[in-house]
This record gives sequence, C-alpha cells and structure tokens, in this order.
Amino acid sequence: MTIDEKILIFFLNAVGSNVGMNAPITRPYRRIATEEGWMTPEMAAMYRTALQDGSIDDPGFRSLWGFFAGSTSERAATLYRRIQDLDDERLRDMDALGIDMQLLMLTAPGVQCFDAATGTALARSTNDTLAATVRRHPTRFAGMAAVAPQAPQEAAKEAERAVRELGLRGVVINSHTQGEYLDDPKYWDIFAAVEALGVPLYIHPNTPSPQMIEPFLPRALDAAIFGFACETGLHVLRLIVAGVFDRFPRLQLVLGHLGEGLPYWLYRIDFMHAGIVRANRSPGAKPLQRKPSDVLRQNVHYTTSGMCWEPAVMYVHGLMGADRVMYAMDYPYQVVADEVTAMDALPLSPADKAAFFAGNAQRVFGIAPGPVLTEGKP
Ligand code: 1DF
Ligand code: MN
Repeated sequence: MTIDEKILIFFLNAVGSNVGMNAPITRPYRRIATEEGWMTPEMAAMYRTALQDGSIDDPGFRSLWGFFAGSTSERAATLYRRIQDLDDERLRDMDALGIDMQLLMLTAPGVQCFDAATGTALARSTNDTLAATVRRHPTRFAGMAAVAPQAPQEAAKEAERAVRELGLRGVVINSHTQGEYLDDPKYWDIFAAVEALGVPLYIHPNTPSPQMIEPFLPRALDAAIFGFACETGLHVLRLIVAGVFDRFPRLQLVLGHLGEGLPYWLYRIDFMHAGIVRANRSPGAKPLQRKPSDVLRQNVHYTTSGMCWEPAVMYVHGLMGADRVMYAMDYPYQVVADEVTAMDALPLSPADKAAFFAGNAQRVFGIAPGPVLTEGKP
C-alpha cells in the first residue's frame, strides 16, 4: 500500500465506509513500538572488522556480536537483513505485525565500543541517517539520538544538535561505556544537556561490563536472557544513589524490559538504602532528597520490550502508573506476533490501553499524534 492509499483507507474508515477489497481498520488505538533497533551497513562492517582485528576487546561485545557475526543460521541472516533495512522490508514487517510507528535507536552497544573520535563521528553520521529516514517516513518512524559518552562534552553537543536541528526525540545510551558508568561526574554534562532539552534519556542495555561478565559467560547468560538486566539495573541504581536526580530533578529516563528488574525490588531497595545511609556505610551512598522508589516512580518510564507478558506488565503498570508504561517490541530481536495480541488483551480500560500503546509515547517522546495505518493481522 502506498501512503496515499493508507490515508484514503483511514479517511474512509473514519467516515464509516467500506473499502473495496480492504476490510476497514477497526483498532481504536495507534500502536507505537518504542525500543526498535537499527544499524547501518557501515557500522555492521566496523563491528566485523573489530571482531577480526581484536581492536574491541570488551568480552560482552565479543560474545554477543561474535555470535551474530559468526552464525550461519537463518535467524542471524534475517536479523542482519532486518536491522539494516529502513524502508520496504521493515515497513512490510510493521504492516504485518500491526505496528504503526517504530521509535528507532541504534542497536547496542552502538558507538560506545569505539575510541572517542570514532564513536563521536559515528554518532553524528548515524544520527544524520536516522533523521533522513524519519523525513522519508514521518508517520512510520521517529528516532532517538546516539551519543558517544567517551567524549562527554562532544556527546552533550551532539545531543543538542540531534534534538534541535535533526528533530530526534531523545537520547539513547547503552549502559556501561568500556566499563565506566554515568554516575561518574565527568559524564554529567550529558545529563545537563538532556535535562535542558526536555527530552528523555533511554538507558538501553549492554552486555555486563568487563568487571562483572565472567560468571555469566560459560552458561550464555550474558545477553538478553539476564545479563543485560543485571548490568542495566545496576547502572540505574548507581545513578540514583549517586544523587544524579537530586542534581537533575527534571531528568527523565526510559528503561526497557519493564525496568530491568528494578520494580520488583522497590521495597527492599528503599529499606536497605535507608540503613546504609544511617550507618554511614560508604562515602558513595550519601543521603538523598527522595527515596529511590520515588525516583523510580517520578523520573523513569518503562517499556515492555522483550517482556510482553501480562503478569509482569500489569505489576509494573499498577506500581508505576498508567502514564509511565509504554509498549515496545524490540524489533528485530524479538519479533513475535502473539505478543502484540497479548498486549491487546491486557485488562486495561480503553483510555489506559491507548496511553500504553501510543499516548504515553507521544507525550514522553514528543511524537505527533497520527493515524492507525496498519491492519496488523499477520
Ligand atoms: C538482543 C536483545 C540484542 C536486545 C540487542 O541489541 C537488544 C538479543 C544488541 O536478543 O541478543 O537490544 N534487547 O533489547 O532485548
Ligand atoms: Mn533492545
């Protein structure tokens, strides 16, 4: 279908007509998927080269991307094809799955595995490519800006350029950068820039840092199965107890995978943090203006990437609120049509369902409201 045909169908549906051979689209809400991966062929080649010449020695990178690059499986071939496509194949998949819009982000670890100059240049060029993609398909794609924390001041500048000049909707950082965490004040210019821009910072997973990955590796637990959540949940907790949200109270984070385990720990984190502070146990755990759970409720949003499972979604929805939980698929890593239908069946009011699938993403990422374009019966 061309865009014109889709607009026609939308119009005819709106006035209640039928459209020849196309059944009307009856779904009452738009679906925006908010953690969808992409990469350029250039970046894929840079990853392959770094695997071969050893110039990236991060064990998590070598485990994850060594697996994809070394695999001759159908799944790996499909993944490489899908992740680099920003036109026909991706739009066909979205049509079949019923995804009206994808919020695209450069796949992990993005530019963070390279030296500072290479990472900074690759962030700029991929942000330009992403912005051009959004211009080609403005109702189907929105984008998050990549930055290279290896050069914090450059990263802050690129965040400003990508949001102000390119129209990208926020910034994504894939957890640790070469074993370093953003609670180190040398990175805080990035938080200052993002807070001032009024856009969210998506803390997307990375494989565990070199310091913590060893016991994950022999059982293949280092990536999406569990290692990502350990790494990324730890990272966000470090930010909270370091006082990042005392210093930047308006900073808004987005976490995938329903919060990387943290919502389940809310009560115990508060209880234990109070005791740690009272006992003056570490100079790195100072008193905070708010409880960790307040920060997790007031400064964080949660997407369902990889976790489209009713009990977990409803738990986080009840705990964090209807305005803080958003749908995500995690294309092209977890493309399961039944998960979309499972989310359609969530026991939510029509208003909460529409917020979950589109309204929250439109507000949090500043995405313009738009039509339901896809039938979504795979
Ligand atoms: C995987 C999953 C890879 C996710 C990803 O990026 C990723 C995976 C490299 O399954 O290997 O973003 N994910 O977010 O769940
Ligand atoms: Mn992801």
